[in-house]
Amino acid sequence: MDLLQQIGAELEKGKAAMVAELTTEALSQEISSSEILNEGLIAGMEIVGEKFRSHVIFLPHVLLAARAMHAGLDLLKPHLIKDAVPSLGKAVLGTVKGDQHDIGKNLVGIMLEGAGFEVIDLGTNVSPADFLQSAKENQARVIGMSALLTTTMPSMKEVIRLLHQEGLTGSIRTVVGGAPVTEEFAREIGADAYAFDGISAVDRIRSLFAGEPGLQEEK
Ligand code: B1M
Repeated sequence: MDLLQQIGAELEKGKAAMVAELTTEALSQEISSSEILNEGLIAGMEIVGEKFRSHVIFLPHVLLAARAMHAGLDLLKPHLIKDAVPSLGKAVLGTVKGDQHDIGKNLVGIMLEGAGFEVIDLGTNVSPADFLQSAKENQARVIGMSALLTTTMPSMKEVIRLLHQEGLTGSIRTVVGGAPVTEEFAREIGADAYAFDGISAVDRIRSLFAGEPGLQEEK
């Protein structure tokens, strides 16, 4: 088993200290942070999800795996964020109401920060009114919403409805994502963009603002 597979296997077992140790070792071997993330941590978490779905493991086990994931992510964060990127403005980010899943949302936040956004992370279980209030108060250019449960996805539509109601859809753009969210769903609810992961969130936001001051393509 190679080092990245070991990281995934320890994450599956919920061993946070081992995940941290192996992640540090992988970084010291100059394995790229995105490889460690995708082939180690995320690969391990996918297996956890499959085992949970088929009732091989139960919720406490998933929680331990999530803690182990965070232990690895904390170490990867400085490597995923590039230094000295000019500010591209503010992005309000959160997991929608009723939903506690935050690992994917945190990853998207890291990528947005790395691209130069000032990220205002509202955490999880964020109500539509709170998304709107924070975006207005902070003069954010983007609201990013994450949902991991099919039952919480409709909350995204409500945020967009509120933005319409207040005439803000032109000035505050919306990007949605999360495992059950699709491009088609994003279109249906009138979101400005759907993103598959953190990197595509950055790309999609960049193209939304292409040509506007402060958000030109990098380099
Ligand atoms: Co929950 N859970 N969970 N869970 N959990 C899922 C989502 C589930 C698919 C598991 C399963 O059945 N196989 C299932 C949902 C089924 C459905 O809705 N159809 C499920 C369920 C049912 C539940 C509970 C209801 C279980 C229960 O209580 N009986 C409960 C709900 C609690 C609540 O939220 N109200 C629950 C609880 C939990 C834990 C708390 C134990 C824990 C979360 C811990 C935490 O986040 N701090 C947990 C976990 C860990 C999972 C799985 C196993 C892993 C999720 C994860 O972190 N993946 C998950 C199964 C799975 O998804 N395979 C599952 C890794 C992460 C990097 O990926 O979050 O998809 P992801 O993020 C990706 C992309 O989706 C995207 O970018 C990320 C990077 O690649 N992305 C965005 C995410 N947000 C984005 C936003 C964007 C753009 C892209 O723009 C703004």
